[in-house]
Amino acid sequence: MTRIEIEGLRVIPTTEPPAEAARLVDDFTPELIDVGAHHLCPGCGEPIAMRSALEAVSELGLVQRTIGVFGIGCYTAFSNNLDVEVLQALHGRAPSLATGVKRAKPDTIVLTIQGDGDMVNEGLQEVIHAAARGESITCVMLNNGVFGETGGHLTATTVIGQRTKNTLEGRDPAAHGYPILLSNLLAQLEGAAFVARGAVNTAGNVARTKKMLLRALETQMARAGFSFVEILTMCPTGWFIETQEAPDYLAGNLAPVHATGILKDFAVETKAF
Ligand SMILES: Cc1ncc(C[n+]2csc(CCOP(=O)(O)OP(=O)(O)O)c2C)c(N)n1
Ligand code: SF4
Ligand SMILES: [Mg+2]
Repeated sequence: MTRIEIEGLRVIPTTEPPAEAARLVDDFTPELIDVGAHHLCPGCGEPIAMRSALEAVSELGLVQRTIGVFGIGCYTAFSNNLDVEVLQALHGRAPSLATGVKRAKPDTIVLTIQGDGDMVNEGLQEVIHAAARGESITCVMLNNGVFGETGGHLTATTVIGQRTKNTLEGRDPAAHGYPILLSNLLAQLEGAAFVARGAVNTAGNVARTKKMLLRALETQMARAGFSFVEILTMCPTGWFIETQEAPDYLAGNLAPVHATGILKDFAVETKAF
């Protein structure tokens, strides 16, 4: 297989099919993924985040109790690959649909997956009200700072200076305003019991994000209130950069503004669980 050298790093080119098939070292497909192949771009962070969420569901023994509610974005393609019941929400409405599912079937574990465009641009009031009501659901936001599926346009989370399809010179606060830091906003609400922001640009961050997802689901199991995990994900296509540059781009541009860490943990504050 042809490899290219980038400052000492050996990278498999993704611009053309490999001359020979890659060797399968082991099958690491999580229990809840039916079909491992997907159509998301090489280097996309969303499959990693999705995998982490599914692993958390499996590890807590919630496979038979979980219902997913998906927004609309690149990650929506996964709804056909999973061995989980998934309901498709209209843009931005997943927290409201999830509220209905949870109230109708209180013993289910309800997990929403939305992008930043879907959640913060198109349905911001939905998640704020669900958190304020203290709904016992877990909402996940995959934040890549762009409307990835429709071509990489600015969203409400795009950071200042970020180049997007409609901010070619970078986001300018005078013209485009300032980014909304959703986790920081939700953490202030009384009904929110757990709020954290992770990232999937390094192995360490993937591990920390998985712990956040576990904690969020435990919060729902304990019926302690609303739980929320924001995950910063790479979008090399929508950021108009090379695939291999995306993890560092995330660290250098998105993470300094949308800082990772646990913003609120009701269980720690009250010594519950
Ligand atoms: C009401 C409505 N407006 C716009 C669209 C087009 N649309 C589909 S996916 C999408 C982008 C979603 O972006 P985001 O939620 O950030 O997810 P990503 O693709 O980045 O993962 C848009 C605008 C739509 N389907 N419905
Ligand atoms: S456009 Fe971005 S978010 Fe969508 S699949 Fe490609 S890399 Fe992922
Ligand atoms: Mg997005």
